[in-house]
Amino acid sequence: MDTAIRDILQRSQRILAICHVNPDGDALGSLLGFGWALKEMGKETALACADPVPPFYQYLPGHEEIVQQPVGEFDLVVSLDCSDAQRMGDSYRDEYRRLPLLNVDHHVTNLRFGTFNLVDLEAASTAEIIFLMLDELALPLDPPIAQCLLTGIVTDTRGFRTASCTPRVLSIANRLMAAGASLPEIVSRTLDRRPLAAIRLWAQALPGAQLRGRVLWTEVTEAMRAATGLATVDDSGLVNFLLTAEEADVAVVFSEKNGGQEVEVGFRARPGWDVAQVALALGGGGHMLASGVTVRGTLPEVRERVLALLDESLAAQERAHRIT
Ligand SMILES: [Mn+2]
Repeated sequence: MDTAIRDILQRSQRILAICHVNPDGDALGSLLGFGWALKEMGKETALACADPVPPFYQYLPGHEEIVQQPVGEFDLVVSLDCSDAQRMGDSYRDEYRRLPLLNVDHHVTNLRFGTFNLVDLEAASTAEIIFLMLDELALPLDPPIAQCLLTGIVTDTRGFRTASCTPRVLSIANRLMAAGASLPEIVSRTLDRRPLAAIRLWAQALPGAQLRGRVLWTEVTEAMRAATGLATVDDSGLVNFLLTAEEADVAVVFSEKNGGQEVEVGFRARPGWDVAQVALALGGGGHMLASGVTVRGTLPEVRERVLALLDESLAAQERAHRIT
C-alpha cells in the first residue's frame, strides 16, 4: 500500500464503501470486513451494494447494515472487488462521482478507474488485500472481521482449491482462524449449501449441455427459472459443475435475462487456458480461469457469437502454446 493510499484512508472521516452488483462471498466479505475495520479506526461509514444480500450470506456479521442506496455526505468512496466503475451499479450515485475513489481489487481485467488504485493481481481475493491493508495499518483482528475476510478467501478460492491459492493465502487464513473465524461454518454456509430451486434449475439445464471441441456449454432460460418458482436463482455453481466433466477444458453457461433481451455468460477454464480475454473483448471481466459478461441480444444470437469468439480465442491460445 503506498503512502498516498494510507494518507487518504487516515484523512477521510466519512467513507462510503461499495461492492459489486450481484454480490458473491468476496464482495460481501471484503465490504463487511473493511467496514468493521473502519469502525475500529473511528470512521463514519456507509456500506452499499446495489443488490440485496443473498440469504445464505446473512450469517456475515453486519450484513443488515448494507444499504442499496447510500445517503449522506462522504469524503471518500472505496470500491471493492469491482473491475470497473459500472460494477458498483446504482449504489455509485452521480453525486459521488466527484469524490476521490479508492479502487481495491484483484481482477486481471481491472481498468484502474480509481483516483487511487490498490489492485493486486497476485491476490486470490479482495478480502486478502483488505487483510494486508489492515496488517499494514496495525489494526487488530477481531472475530467479526476475521469471519468476513475468511469468507471472501474461501469463496474466491472455492475452498482453497484454485490456482490462485498461494502459500500467502493459507498463512492469512491461518491468522484469520486464530482470530476467531470458523472455517467449517463458512464452508458449510457458502460452498456446501444451495437452494433446492438451484438444484431443480440444474436438473433442467443439464440435459441441454453440449460439447463443442473441449468447450462444454449449456443454457438457462427464463422459462426454466420460472419453473423453479424462484425468479432469481444464482446459477454460478452450475458452470463450475460443468467444468468437472473429464472431456471439457472450458465450461460456459448462458443465462437469459431481462425478458430475453440480455444474456449473462459465465466462463470457467481449467488451468492452462484463459477465459478472461474473451470476457474482456465482450465488455466483461474476471480472471483467467473464471470470468463473465452480460451481452445484449437473444439467447441464440449471443450463444453463437460468444462460442465463435471463444473458439477463435482458444485456437489462438493453442497456437501460442505450441510456439512457446
Ligand atoms: Mn473477488
